[in-house]
Amino acid sequence: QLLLTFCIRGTDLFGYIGIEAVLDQMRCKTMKAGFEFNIMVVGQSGLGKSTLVNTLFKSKVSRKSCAPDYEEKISKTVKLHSVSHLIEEKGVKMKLTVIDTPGFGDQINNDNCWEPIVKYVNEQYEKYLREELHINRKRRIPDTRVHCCIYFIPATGHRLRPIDVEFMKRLGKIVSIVPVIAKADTLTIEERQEFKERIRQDLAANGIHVYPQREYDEDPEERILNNRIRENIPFAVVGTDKEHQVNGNKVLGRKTKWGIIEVENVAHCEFANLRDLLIRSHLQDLKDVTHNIHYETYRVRRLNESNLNFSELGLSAVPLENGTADKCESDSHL
Ligand SMILES: Nc1nc2c(ncn2[C@@H]2O[C@H](COP(=O)(O)OP(=O)(O)OP(=O)(O)O)[C@@H](O)[C@H]2O)c(=O)[nH]1
Ligand SMILES: [Mg+2]
Repeated sequence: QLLLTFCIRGTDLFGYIGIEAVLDQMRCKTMKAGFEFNIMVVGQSGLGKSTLVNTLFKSKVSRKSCAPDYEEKISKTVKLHSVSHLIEEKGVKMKLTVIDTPGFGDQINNDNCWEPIVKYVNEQYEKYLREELHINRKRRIPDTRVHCCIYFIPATGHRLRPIDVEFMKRLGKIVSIVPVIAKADTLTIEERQEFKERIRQDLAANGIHVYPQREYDEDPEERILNNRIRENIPFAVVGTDKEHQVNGNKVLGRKTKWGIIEVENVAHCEFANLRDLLIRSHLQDLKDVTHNIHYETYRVRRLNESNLNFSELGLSAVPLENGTADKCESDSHL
């Protein structure tokens, strides 16, 4: 019996390799390295983009950590700028950066209003590519690439406007877009549902690819989870930078004559669903899609089009021609 016990124990021991320990190692490395996650807000002027950036930073995602300096009064955004925020939770560090952009629609001529956004997104890919091609490349390349672009649709209650279709068509080819209905507090429950449905139809009819894309679902389990998100997109959001007392608790909300709209209350609006998708459930997937799909597409195209001399890479750190990036933006994303 002793011998038998020994044999069984022995088999167990030899059969066990301990691969699962790699999970701990990965966890440890990730915790040390931390995350960089970049979100961009885009849409027509006055739809509440800057307000939503503040909402995100003031909401549960960051309440425990130090808050960045907020503008006292949110005014019209005049230039593209980013706000970063270090968040730490249970030892995991994340640098969350939100890129706020000036809205379009103010000019008489709004032709090509997507160009500054497309340019910015591509410039970040270009920066990353140049770092990668560097002979002495950094162990960790700073990642300024846009991992997710929140596109604001005005709550007209009708359909997608031609300008939104044109904008999203171009953007969807280079970055993950999550469309939202802005200022959703202006819609009734039925209007909201019907508008959402019409937007989904318009997105499909115009071949606009929004995140999460069906073709990138990795397994049936992920498909079920993502189907639920796809059925709910675009999220109807409400933003605010003010807190109010509700039943003795401080909540982020918009106070109106008829009551307080609680921004983080899923019974009131879908801001929390948006935040959970970005920060909680799909953060790593958004980073993977950015790197493996969008950046990869950019990289292949750039390396194909530029007459890169690889043997020179050791000598010249950045052998890409000046001005090529600008050319490729206008050519390939239209
Ligand atoms: N009703 C309603 N008003 C909102 C909401 N979010 C923002 N607002 C208001 O809309 C106005 C414009 O908000 P901003 O955040 O400056 O809009 P923006 O999209 O950044 O505008 P630009 O910087 O010009 O592109 C402000 O008066 C906000 O208080 C919302 O969810 N519902
Ligand atoms: Mg703004």
